[in-house]
Amino acid sequence: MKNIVILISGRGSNMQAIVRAAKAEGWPCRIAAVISNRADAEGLAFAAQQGIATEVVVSKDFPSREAFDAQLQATIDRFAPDLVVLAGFMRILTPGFVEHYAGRMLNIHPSLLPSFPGLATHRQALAAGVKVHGVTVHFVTAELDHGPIVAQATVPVLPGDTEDTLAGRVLVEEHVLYPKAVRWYVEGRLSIDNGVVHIADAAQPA
Ligand code: NHR
Ligand code: GAR
Repeated sequence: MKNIVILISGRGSNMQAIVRAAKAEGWPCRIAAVISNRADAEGLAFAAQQGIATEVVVSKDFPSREAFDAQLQATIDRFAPDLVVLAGFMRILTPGFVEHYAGRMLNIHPSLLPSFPGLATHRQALAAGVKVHGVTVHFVTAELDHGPIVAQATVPVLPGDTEDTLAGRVLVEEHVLYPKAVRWYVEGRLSIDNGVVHIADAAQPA
């Protein structure tokens, strides 16, 4: 049974999609905790309703990123995670923190990486005039939004799109892609070779 800790900063719709899929599909894992860096994150209520432990480590209360990350790491590690899942988590993490979870921390980023790292990805996509946009699940490394890519999904950019319409179209794909990628991790199917992720075939039932 693998333990998963999910980090959120807000709505938590990706976290909800993972929790629901894990339950509905009977994954061999336990969502051990949902942790937010903001006390007002809407996703915390859903997690609590599901009987999942919730914790808040308020980033703005700490004097430095290192001090916040140290407290966050101590809080996460109480749940002995095999995997840490960033799901709309909005704080850049320090290299020491990232190293501690090397190979066992995933993020979902709302663009087709390596295009449009950072924030306001839908605005960046509209400004660049790309005709295809999408979402990427990747392992987290110290370099922001540059870790090994696990999975991607695309959406068209349509005439008249705004940041909101485009974000909504991408979000539908996020809720399919992230549970799929996390499930692969839980099933032990992901490996990283020279920065490239390989996905092993599913084990055949005996
Ligand atoms: N940390 C590392 N080291 N590497 C990554 O790949 C990370 C990461 C932390 C978060 C998610 C990421 C995204 O998918 C993520 C990936 C926040 C910012 C940001 O600029 C950028 C990228 C991501 C998350 N945050 C501001 C900061 O100063 C705060 C913004 C806010 O609070 O609204 O930390 O896009
Ligand atoms: C999602 O679109 C996610 O990809 C994005 O924020 C949204 C969070 O929604 N993440 C980032 O932009 C990370 N910087 P959610 O809280 O409902 O899952």
